[in-house]
Amino acid sequence: MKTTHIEHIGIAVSNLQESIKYYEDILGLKCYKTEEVPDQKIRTAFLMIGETKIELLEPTDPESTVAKFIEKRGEGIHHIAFAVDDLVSGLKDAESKGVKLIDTVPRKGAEGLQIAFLHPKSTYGVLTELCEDQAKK
Ligand code: CMX
Repeated sequence: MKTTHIEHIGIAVSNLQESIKYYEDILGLKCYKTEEVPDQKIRTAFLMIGETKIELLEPTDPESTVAKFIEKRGEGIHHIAFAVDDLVSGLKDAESKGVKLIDTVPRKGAEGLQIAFLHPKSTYGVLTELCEDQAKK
């Protein structure tokens, strides 16, 4: 698989507005967008640093996977997303090498990207997202 850069780091937070203040006031980043993702029952905020985004994730429902993550493990790094050239072939490659996929086919993620998750039980504990930006092609 060809990975080009870290597209974003997903961070689970209980309070989006409070956490944005930390990234803006202390780290000097700028939140350029917030977006509700009803499918995932989350509200997200995006901040850019270099080629990489910080994606803050606030659950909007106790049944959200992010709500369950915070309940079990507390706030913190939830996933790392790698940009890949070709998501479909990347997924096939990972699966053929024994990695358990959460998404066997790409789905639409935030910011119009095609995304798919690999299971943290086969990625050394890190929930891993692969994403492809078809608009850049
Ligand atoms: N990172 C690492 N490990 C995680 C994890 C995470 N983010 N979330 C769950 N786990 C671990 C749990 O700690 C648990 O481990 P143990 O069995 O050792 O206790 C195990 O995975 C199973 O966790 P669970 O709480 O029982 O949760 P589920 O099995 O129901 O779901 C997962 C886990 C990863 C399959 C699910 O969260 C998922 O499908 N995630 C992908 C989608 C997602 O995260 N969406 C939110 C972000 C969307 C976006 O960025 O657009």
